[in-house]
Amino acid sequence: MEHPIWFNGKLVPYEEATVHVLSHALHYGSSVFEGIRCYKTEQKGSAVFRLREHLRRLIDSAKIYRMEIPYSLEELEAATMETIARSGLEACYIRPLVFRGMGSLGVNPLKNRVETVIAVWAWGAYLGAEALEQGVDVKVSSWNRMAPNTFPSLAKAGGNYLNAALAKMDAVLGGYTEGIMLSVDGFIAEGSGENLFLVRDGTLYTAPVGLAILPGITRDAVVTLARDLGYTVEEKLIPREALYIADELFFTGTAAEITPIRSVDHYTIGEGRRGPVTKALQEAFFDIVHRGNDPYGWLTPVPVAENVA
Ligand code: PPE
Repeated sequence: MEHPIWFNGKLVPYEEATVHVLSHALHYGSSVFEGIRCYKTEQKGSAVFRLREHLRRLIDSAKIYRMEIPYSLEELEAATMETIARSGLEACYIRPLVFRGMGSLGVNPLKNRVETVIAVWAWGAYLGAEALEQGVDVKVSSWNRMAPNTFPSLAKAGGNYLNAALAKMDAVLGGYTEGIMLSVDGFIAEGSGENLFLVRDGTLYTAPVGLAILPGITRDAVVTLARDLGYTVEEKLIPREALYIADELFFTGTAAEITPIRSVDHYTIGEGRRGPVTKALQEAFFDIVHRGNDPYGWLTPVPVAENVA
């Protein structure tokens, strides 16, 4: 895990990428971040999945919180590539983070320095090694997603994950792998770190972006893949009980990739294992990120270390 970290414009040794305890983000959650995967592909070597879309979302998240990142998208892209190349990792998880650092304390963050970090580490299957094939057991969380006009859900902000962590702890301590959160109106929203899809009679359903979900980049990829495989995909309000009578359910996310759900609240979903639609989508997705077949132009190859400035 101890690879050099890009910190405010340059790569520094892992141990040196530290912050002061009076940094604004520690006190008030004032950070935004991304999660991106670099895959070792058969045909293209190491390649990053949808790098531009992730960095664009980072810049959007920062803008929502009035943080000015002192680097352009192109500079962040180059910095990401440099951090990966210097890590020596063929496959990794990439964590860009922008946060309010030192300045005055007090809620007003406008005078606090905006700091930029890119870290990488090896990260395997997010919801357990068996999960991609066997599926996971989840519960509907007693915690809802935030109400509209409270915390902006289009921003992937550190503070949003206090809500996510409550749902995750609630699930894990109850013996489940993950929690599904409902919107304030009781409609299905998403997992603590994943979007959610439901399959019934061959049609896919997922929550609309207005329902306090993070607009997931894997979600977007799955919508595209599903439509190109001939499935209908609808974004609509889904009542809680639709979970229990679904043919298939699965999570999507950078870390979780496409993870089937085999039970919710002890209701068995479909046959209690990965269903055919989930499997077809996993195959299409892994064909891109593992084999490197890239008809959508979603992969950015990582230059080898010698070629990086
Ligand atoms: N919803 C939430 C709340 C979320 O955190 C993620 C990603 C998604 C949906 C899926 O978005 P996307 O990765 O763009 O498809 N969660 C990240 C953080 C996980 C963590 O534990 O940290 C991730 O998957 O990288």
